[in-house]
Amino acid sequence: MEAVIATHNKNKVTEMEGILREILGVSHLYTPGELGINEEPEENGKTFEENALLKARFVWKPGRFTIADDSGLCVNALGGAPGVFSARYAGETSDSEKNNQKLLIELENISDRSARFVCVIACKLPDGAEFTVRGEANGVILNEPRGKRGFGYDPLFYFPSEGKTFAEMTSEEKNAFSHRGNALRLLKIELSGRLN
Ligand code: ITT
Repeated sequence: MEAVIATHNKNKVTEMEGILREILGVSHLYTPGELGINEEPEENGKTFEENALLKARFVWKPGRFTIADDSGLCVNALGGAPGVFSARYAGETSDSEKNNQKLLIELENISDRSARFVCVIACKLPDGAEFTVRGEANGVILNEPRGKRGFGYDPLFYFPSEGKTFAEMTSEEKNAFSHRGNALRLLKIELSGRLN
């Protein structure tokens, strides 16, 4: 079976590929680039579910097992922002550093720092059937970054029960607690019912 992970974000691929290879029983997971797909769909959905599905549909073809991740950070005091706009919070040409800076500015003098990471994984099976799973992780936005690992908002996302930001965790630790790890565990349960 040809299995594709429909993302252009290398950090996501790194976090997902080991677990996905194990769940799917495949030796290689293709990225869109390896299949000659270099365009990306416009992410114009209003929800993580809509965006994850449109990314999966963009690279799917019959016989191809396709998986896509749409994820982001939802901050309670900001009404759930940046949400589905997490990748481009500081503008279309933004990067993680600019996004994190903007987040700190928006939260200046705000005492409610509670937030959650959300990861929705969409799956489009070789026969065209589709479904999504959602994983979340609750935490607190710090006043300054801590840690060098991970990506995106990880240095600002403090996970209270471990006393660390996601950027201070090893990849194994982050997978054990993260929104993406939680979504992958749900995916495993859902797929074991559908693929057997
Ligand atoms: P693809 O659409 O190609 O998958 P992307 O990076 O554009 O890649 P999203 O549209 O899903 O992906 O945006 C997700 C953004 O949310 C990401 O760029 C980060 O800023 C943030 N994010 C998601 N998961 C994260 C994580 O585990 N740690 C830190 N930040 C994360």
